[in-house]
Amino acid sequence: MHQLGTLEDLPESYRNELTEQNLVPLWPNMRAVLPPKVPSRKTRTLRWGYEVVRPLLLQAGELTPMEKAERRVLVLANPGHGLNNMQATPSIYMGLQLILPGETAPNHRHTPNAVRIIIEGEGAYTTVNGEPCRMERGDLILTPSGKWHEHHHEGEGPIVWLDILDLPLIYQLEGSWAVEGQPQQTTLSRDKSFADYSAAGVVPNLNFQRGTADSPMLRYPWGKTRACLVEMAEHYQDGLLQVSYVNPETGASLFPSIGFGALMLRPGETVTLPRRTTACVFHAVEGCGQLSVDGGEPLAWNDKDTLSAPGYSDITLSNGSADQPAFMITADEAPLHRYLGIY
Ligand code: 1HN
Repeated sequence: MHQLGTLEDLPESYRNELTEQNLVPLWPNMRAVLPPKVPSRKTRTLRWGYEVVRPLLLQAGELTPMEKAERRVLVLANPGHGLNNMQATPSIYMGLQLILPGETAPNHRHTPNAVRIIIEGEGAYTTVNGEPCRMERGDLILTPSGKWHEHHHEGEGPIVWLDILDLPLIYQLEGSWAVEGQPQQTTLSRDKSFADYSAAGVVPNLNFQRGTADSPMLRYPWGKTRACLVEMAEHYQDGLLQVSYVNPETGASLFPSIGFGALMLRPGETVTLPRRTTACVFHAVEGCGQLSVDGGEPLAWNDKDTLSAPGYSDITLSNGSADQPAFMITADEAPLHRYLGIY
């Protein structure tokens, strides 16, 4: 591509006149927004180590009472996007949230979609539109756009989870807002929606009609996902061991914006993920290993760590253990890329 004219090529008086009229010449900026063949990416390859974040989060528990936080979260901000923009990737927000025993995060609902992945602690639950969902290590809990949600912790010790939202996207669309609500009456029994859909391919009631709404299942227990991957490993001696979290009625991604998956690395295994357009984040549920992007310096990760990687890159993951499998949950922008026809 040949070099286009720059801003400096233009007389200063002309540039000033354009600025005054809220006008911008395209040609000096065109290559930046349409680079040759590969997009520019702000998403940096990064690891947020749990051993570093955890003490800082517990400190937030001492410094900031719940009433002053509403959601006591340290945001995992990718510096490539600017720390204050609270983006892990272009569309994905991530944060680690802490609730101490006896505390409640008050009821609200908002336009962004959210998922939590439980990292540490027992005895907490999130009530989503009247349904209390247990929060156990590795579980995925959905609070789709518009659904009421509040968090309770009745156990001992801190509970910590990873929040993943499409907040940057919804915010950019000038569509992000919330309303506060009265505490929810728990109208449904614990994990009802999980019970309804707990067997793959089996759905509640005889009048089942495939839905078009959000996933009706709100809690995806880690034990089920893990068992599936372990069982798959018995049937596949090689090849990527990976599953998608989907709406059990339709097979659609959990959200129109963010797709979720889980993968298993066999003991000692190194895999290069299929090259894709979308940026991706990784949360290590179990095990340890390394992540490297485009053959760059490998990042070592341990269980409970969270990582980010840009799209249009070769991502290599290796299991650091020779005798134990490792498991990661992933989130990416693939549903959005597919919808836009850029996947
Ligand atoms: C939110 O509602 C939660 O409900 C957590 O736990 C993090 C970040 C931005 C906007 C809303 C929650 C959030 C959030």
